[in-house]
Amino acid sequence: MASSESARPLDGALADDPHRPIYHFLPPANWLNDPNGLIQWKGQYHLFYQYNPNGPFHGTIHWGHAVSADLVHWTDLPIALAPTPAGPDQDGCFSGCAVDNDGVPTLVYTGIRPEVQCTATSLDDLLTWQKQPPQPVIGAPPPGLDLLGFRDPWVWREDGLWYAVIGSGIRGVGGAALLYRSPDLVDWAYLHPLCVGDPAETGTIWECPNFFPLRDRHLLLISPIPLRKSLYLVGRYADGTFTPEVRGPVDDGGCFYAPQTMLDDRRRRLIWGWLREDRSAEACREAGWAGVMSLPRALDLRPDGSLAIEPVGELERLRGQHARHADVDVTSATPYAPDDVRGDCLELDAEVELGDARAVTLAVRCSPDGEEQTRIVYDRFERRLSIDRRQSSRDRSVNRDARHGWLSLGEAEPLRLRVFLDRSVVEVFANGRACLTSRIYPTRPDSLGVEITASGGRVRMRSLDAWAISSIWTFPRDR
Ligand code: DQQ
Repeated sequence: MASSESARPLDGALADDPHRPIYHFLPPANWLNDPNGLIQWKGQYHLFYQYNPNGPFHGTIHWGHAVSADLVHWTDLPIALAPTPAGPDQDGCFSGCAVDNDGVPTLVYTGIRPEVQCTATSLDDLLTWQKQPPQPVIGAPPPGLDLLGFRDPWVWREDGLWYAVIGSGIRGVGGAALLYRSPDLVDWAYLHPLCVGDPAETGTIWECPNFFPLRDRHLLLISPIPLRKSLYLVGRYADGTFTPEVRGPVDDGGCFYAPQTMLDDRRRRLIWGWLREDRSAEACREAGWAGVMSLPRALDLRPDGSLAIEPVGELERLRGQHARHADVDVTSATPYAPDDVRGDCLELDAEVELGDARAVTLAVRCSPDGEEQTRIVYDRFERRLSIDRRQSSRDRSVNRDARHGWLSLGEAEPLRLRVFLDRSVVEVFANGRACLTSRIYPTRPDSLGVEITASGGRVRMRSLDAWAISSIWTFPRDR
């Protein structure tokens, strides 16, 4: 099943693409979507991903595979799963997870048309995978339910048994996560829905459910159709029933979807999401690639039961040349644009006291005349954090709307923004509790500036730290 396809050398045109990220994981070419099968094995982090080796579009879905010792530098390995002609996954190996079955690494994933659940095991430390009979292991959805989907198994061990939730939706009722149990990952019994949502709030089909304990609660992550963003539900799990208490968005930037999590050997709950393109299918075909993996983030629960999300500390290893500015007052008439903070591959860390201002803006990828710029805006009255992409590109064919999330700061709490710029990727983390990830496609080579400004008063920029970030790829073929 191994193929040399994903090891195909990157051609020069791709390497010179000004939109292609250099420190986010992506395959050498072609299409990537959901993260799959996240697992740590013999100390290495394994990241599988939905992959089309035949072009930069969704189709002929395989599982790509990459490995990392440090969560930062990745080696792309041969394809892990390919559709088997005449098999239950002949039309695509859709999303799923990886588990350690008493020393046997096992993938559980979806074959399509019709949607069924399949498994594969590896005898060589996750490099090649064998699809063992019986195939599929779950050949049909539970009888008696009128379902809109049946995919993306998420499996865990509990009290000596295996449990799975499968993403679904019950027609006329709402998105659903269906609960199964098995003694051996082969014989599966359907139990009941773990959770069913209200379609007005959480959509009609739940894709890519993840279910796991976090502190003294359980967390269900869902990627609902048609919301195009992922949500978390925090609640209590007892007797096979999950009762949600708190709900929120995982990321409000509009480009982060179908995340998957894993628990690592430091007991961290790590999460990656698919950063989809926000440009046309034609633009992707021309580029030769589409889709990027988010940076790894760590999840925690805040005292109020909401989700805390921070980029992992390992990313600090990527920091290069550093510039620091501190204690500057900023108004709309006196914006601050330091000459030594420029670039399209940067980490920024800004702490701002809001003073008497209504809003503060951190603008990135600014051309000298301001024609192109992407504005990260916090409005304290609206309690709204936005990525305003309306001027992010002169290219009118790319999506340039504004995306918004909510952030309530305490009375004297400064705004803390951590921003990761990687060419067409902007990941924003605010005060450890709001994330906005978007894609931007500036056209001007001089759109590299950074500026802080305020409106409706004066803010105090306590500090602005900026680091240049270089490529994670060791070999020239990978940049
Ligand atoms: N992507 C996969 C599905 C999943 C969807 C197909 C979510 O398994 O439901 O590539 O992006």
